[in-house]
Parts: sequence; structure tokens; C-alpha cells
Amino acid sequence: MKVVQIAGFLGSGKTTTIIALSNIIARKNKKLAIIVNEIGEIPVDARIINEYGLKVREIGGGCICCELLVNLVYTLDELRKFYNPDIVMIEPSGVAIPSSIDDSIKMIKNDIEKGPIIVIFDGERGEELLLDDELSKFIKRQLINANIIAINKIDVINEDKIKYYEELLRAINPNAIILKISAKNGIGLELLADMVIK
Ligand SMILES: Nc1nc2c(ncn2[C@@H]2O[C@H](COP(=O)(O)OP(=O)(O)OP(=O)(O)O)[C@@H](O)[C@H]2O)c(=O)[nH]1
Ligand SMILES: [Mg+2]
Repeated sequence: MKVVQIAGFLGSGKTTTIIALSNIIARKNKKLAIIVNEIGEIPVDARIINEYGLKVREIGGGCICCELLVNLVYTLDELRKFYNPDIVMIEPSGVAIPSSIDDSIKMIKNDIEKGPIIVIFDGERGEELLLDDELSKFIKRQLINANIIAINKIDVINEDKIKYYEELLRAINPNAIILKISAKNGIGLELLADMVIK
């Protein structure tokens, strides 16, 4: 069972990406599960994802990277025992710190393979987010943890802006693979799916 995080700031496109990836990965005959961490009262995301016939577990009432870490470990262990998927995709809340979740995945030894940390970067709001002092500190902290950074929403931004973001992101995290995707239109998702599977 391989555990992959699809992290990123609020509204960056995590759920849209997970749903699109699920379709691609399911076609390759892999058994999938998804863990969604909703901070709010109504777990809308899990309801949407359930329509696609995947195994979805919700962890609510807080952030899985801090007060609910134990809950995540328990949920992963339970999924492994009773469903045993090939791949688990975790959507942390938009305010989670991916490295903290990563540490807890490492704590579980039984047959769990740690997959990449994918951080979705919102190409539509990226500049606005990075210009804000406080927000940019936080977003950089998420990006620094990434193995793969996916610049999303490239369907609504121009080529120059994409290049600008690529350079910016490479400076923030020189070790990450940087991909350009549109979760909405499916651009770049085959490649991302391959990286999730491999
Ligand atoms: N144009 C465009 N819009 C997108 C794309 N991906 C996501 N969106 C839109 O961005 C908004 C947020 O997408 P979500 O997938 O819900 O983002 P999220 O990161 O899961 O959001 P939270 O869970 O609330 O943090 C929605 O209105 C999506 O339709 C994309 O590739 N292009
Ligand atoms: Mg979401």
C-alpha cells in the first residue's frame, strides 16, 4: 500500500486533481482509497469523491497534520487491514504542513510505502498568495516539503506567467520535480498519474 499526499493551499485544486487522477489510475487496474481531511463542518469533498465509487475515509474536526495525526495513523492502518488498496491518496486540509503528515506515515511500518508528496500550486492565485507576507511564508513552507510541485490551472494563465512561476518555484524548492497541469482539462495528469503509480 503506497501513500501519496496531494497537498496545497485552500482552493488550489487538490480535490479536482484527486478525482481526475483516480479516474486515470483506476483505469490501470489499481485499487484506490482516498483520505480527505476537512476542517469545516460539512465534508463536501468526500461526498463528491464518493460519487466516483472509490473508498473514501474522512477525518474531520481538525487538521491531520497536528491534532489528528493519531487519527490518520489509525485510519491508514485500518484501510490496510480491511481494504488493502494499492494506492492511498491523502488530501490534507489546505492549511496542513505536508512534512508533519509524512513523519507520521513513516511511523507506520506495516507494508506501507511512502509515495511522493505532491503540492498543488494555484496558478490562478499564485502571485496574489506569494505577495502576501504571512501567506507566502506559509505557502513556501508547504512547497519546501514537496517532491513534486504541480502548477495547476494552466488553462487560465499565459505561457509567460507559467515560466515565471516555474523559476520562482525552482528557487523555493530546487529538488522538486515541477509539472504544469490543468486538473480541470486533464493537461499533464497522465504524467502525474504515472509518478503516483511508479
Ligand atoms: N480553471 C481551472 N480551475 C480549476 C482547476 N482545478 C481546480 N479548479 C477550480 O478551483 C476551485 C477549487 O478546486 P478544488 O479542487 O476544490 O480545490 P481544493 O484544493 O480541493 O480546495 P479546498 O479543499 O477547499 O482547499 C474549484 O472551483 C475548481 O473548479 C483547473 O485546472 N483550472
Ligand atoms: Mg478539497
